[in-house]
Amino acid sequence: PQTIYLADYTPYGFIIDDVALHFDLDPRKTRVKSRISFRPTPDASDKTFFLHGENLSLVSAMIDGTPVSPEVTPQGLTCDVPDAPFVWEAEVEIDPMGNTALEGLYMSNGMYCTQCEAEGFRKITYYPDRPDVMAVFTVTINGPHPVLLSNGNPVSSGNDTAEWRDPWPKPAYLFALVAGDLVAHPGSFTTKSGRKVDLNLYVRPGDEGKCAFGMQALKDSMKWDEDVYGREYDLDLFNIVAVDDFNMGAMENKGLNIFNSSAVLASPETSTDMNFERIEAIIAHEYFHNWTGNRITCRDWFQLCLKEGLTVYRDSQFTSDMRSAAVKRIGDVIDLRARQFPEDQGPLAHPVRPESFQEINNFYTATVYEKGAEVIGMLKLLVGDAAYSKALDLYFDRHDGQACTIEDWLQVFEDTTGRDLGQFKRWYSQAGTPQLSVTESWDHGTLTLHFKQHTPASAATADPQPYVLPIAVGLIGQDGDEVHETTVLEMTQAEQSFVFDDLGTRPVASVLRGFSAPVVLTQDLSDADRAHLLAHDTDPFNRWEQGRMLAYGSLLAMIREGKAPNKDWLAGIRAVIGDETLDPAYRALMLGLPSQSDLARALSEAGDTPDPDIIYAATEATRAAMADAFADLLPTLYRRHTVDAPFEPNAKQAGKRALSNAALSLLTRNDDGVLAQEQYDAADNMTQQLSALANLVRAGRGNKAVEAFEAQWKADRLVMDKWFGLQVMEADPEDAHEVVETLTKHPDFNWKNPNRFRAVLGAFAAHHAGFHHASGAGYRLLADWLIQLDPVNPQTTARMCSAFQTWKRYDADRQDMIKAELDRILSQPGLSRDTTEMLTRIRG
Ligand code: DPP
Ligand code: ZN
Repeated sequence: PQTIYLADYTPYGFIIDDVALHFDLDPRKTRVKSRISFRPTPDASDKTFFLHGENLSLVSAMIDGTPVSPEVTPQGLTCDVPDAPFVWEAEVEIDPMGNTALEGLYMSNGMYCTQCEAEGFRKITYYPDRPDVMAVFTVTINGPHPVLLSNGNPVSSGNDTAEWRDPWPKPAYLFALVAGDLVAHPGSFTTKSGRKVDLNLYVRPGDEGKCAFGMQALKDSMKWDEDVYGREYDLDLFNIVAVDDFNMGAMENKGLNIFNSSAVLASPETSTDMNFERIEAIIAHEYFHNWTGNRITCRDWFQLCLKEGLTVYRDSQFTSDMRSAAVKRIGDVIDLRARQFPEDQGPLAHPVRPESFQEINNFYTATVYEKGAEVIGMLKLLVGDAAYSKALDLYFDRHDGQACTIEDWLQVFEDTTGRDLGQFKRWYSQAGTPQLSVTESWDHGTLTLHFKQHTPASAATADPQPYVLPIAVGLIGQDGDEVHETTVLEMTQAEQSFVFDDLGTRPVASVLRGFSAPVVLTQDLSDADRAHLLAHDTDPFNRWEQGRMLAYGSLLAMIREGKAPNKDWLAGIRAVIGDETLDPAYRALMLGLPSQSDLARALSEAGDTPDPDIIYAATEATRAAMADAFADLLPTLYRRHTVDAPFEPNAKQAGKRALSNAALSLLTRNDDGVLAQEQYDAADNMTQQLSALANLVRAGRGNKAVEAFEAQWKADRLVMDKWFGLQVMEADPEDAHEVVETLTKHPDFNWKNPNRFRAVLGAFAAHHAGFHHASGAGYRLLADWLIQLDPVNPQTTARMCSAFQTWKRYDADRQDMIKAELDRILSQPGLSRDTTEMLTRIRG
């Protein structure tokens, strides 16, 4: 496959003034007519007229009304064109029903829908399918369906026909079309300047009852973007459509967002508190793209973080405002460590702005998205909130309607602050997680913090240079009071010291508050100092972090030396979870442990070879010790925080349920599942029902409930995804691969549906001890399924290959078995470009 380089970027040789598309829908033979006004870009260096096109049958092509015979290849076509404005017209035929890859125009449960990001539009018609080509679109759709939708505002509609016009110039990746037998859940929003916007959430008949929450989230997002970023919506209509077959979470097509139904449909009976929070965040994310992504888009796909890092950052601000900022931050850090750190520290490491790719779909990664958002958080911390706002205002003013680069983005910060961001830019160009270590010296009232940063070399970055690191630090006195409030140290050198004077007695340094930079921090703190911060730190993130560091210490000592759990850690956690002045959601987080794969990463970072069975056993023993140590407290925690009021998906109720269910999971270890069964029988919402079910299965008492749950929910796909996933997640490591095999034979295991595939195989890949079973059965099983899925859906297959990215952590036997599976997949004839690139990089 061909490698594409950022350095090779050249502007397109033509400007498009207008695009008219006409669709005659048919499941197997859809006809697409295009009429596109081109004119040569003045001074273009490359004047080749090239249009992308894949899997299209060209019926006819004309230039200025005269038939032409372009030269067609599997990637597109070239044609001789006049050196003056001209009109290109073409008709192509496509097969939506045969499109199982879910890119371009495809069918899902009888409805038509599209996914064009990144490069799906070329499967709809011939077009310069690159984000720097922006144009206004008019779309007419003919088809025997009650609902016919496209981007922008409706122009007209009649029997089985509709016309749409999107006045905002946009790249083709934001094109969307939907047709089908759908029902609308309507709403409306009046913008701050008084424009009334009609809102609709389109769903399949039967799903009407799952729309209210998503609609409210949309209105909240619209209001928030006005209040916080001054961004107003710019069309008369905003539509969201839910589809069951979708590769990603959702897509921000202009005025017509298309959502994986799992990312928008919600009801108390069928969705958990976590689902509600995720849906609210994704709706906000896609809505926020209207400005950060659509009005200002990316010049090329290397700039993906320009819209994704910023939009993730914006949606995290939104969630912090809607819910608890501390809980959101801790959740984001847990997620970053679970998904981005392994990527940044393994064979798939790439900069936030990659410099080359073979298949862009493989770069919709935690690095581009989540590390991209962290980089913006750091920038804001360095320049301050006021300067950040000013820079964003300038960004929107200066670049509205343009396709931009990271250079443009940084320039607005340089222009508004006068700062030189040359060194900061390394966050965009270098791969790898920086390792930051800090040691202290104390001398008569003066505390000096000595920092060292080091970023390991990777295939993507051979010789990483020091970063600009914002390090938020506070000091906690021996009596527990804060003696120095948060200050942001700006580290720019490989080694640097910072001094705090005029201190009476020696305080404990609370370093990297709020996780102010995405680094691995090594701090030379005693367990007693950590316990002191766990008890007294005023920074909620660091308070939690010290509990987590103590948990790591305890677990690693057990794994390496068979030691009993650390008593100081248990006592510290006990004090926090029993403190009724603290937010229950925060206390629930305190009852969490590092994941088994996080422990494997920590062991491997320290030069040890992780043994998944031992890690599993240590985690189980630690949870058992927690259940015993907190035995007297847990029943009270459980009862006090069980919500009796009618279910509401707000943060307050969700936090109480999170804490009572965290208590339940420990209680279940000592009561044979009696309480879990009671909760299961009484549950009137999915949060309570699913938590009870998980506990019953884990306790080995779940058979009846698993059957009852299936009988109750077999008609609901999204709930059945949970049913499939839960049985894998809660399986004993010894049986996990057999559980997966059994579930994949279930008549409802529709493996071509990405949600269902991920529910089973994705959950399995995340089951550390089950997937890494010493027999290699887990590796074989996943490889078999990747081989089966690849010809049908390369994108979902490639995404799941990352299950193997950590393979070099493990022992030689496991490595040999994984390597054999990687080679077996790679030797499949016709393997997709997506999967080939992923496995080649992983294999190294
Ligand atoms: N652009 C989408 C999103 O991240 C993903 N395709 O919202
Ligand atoms: Zn996005």
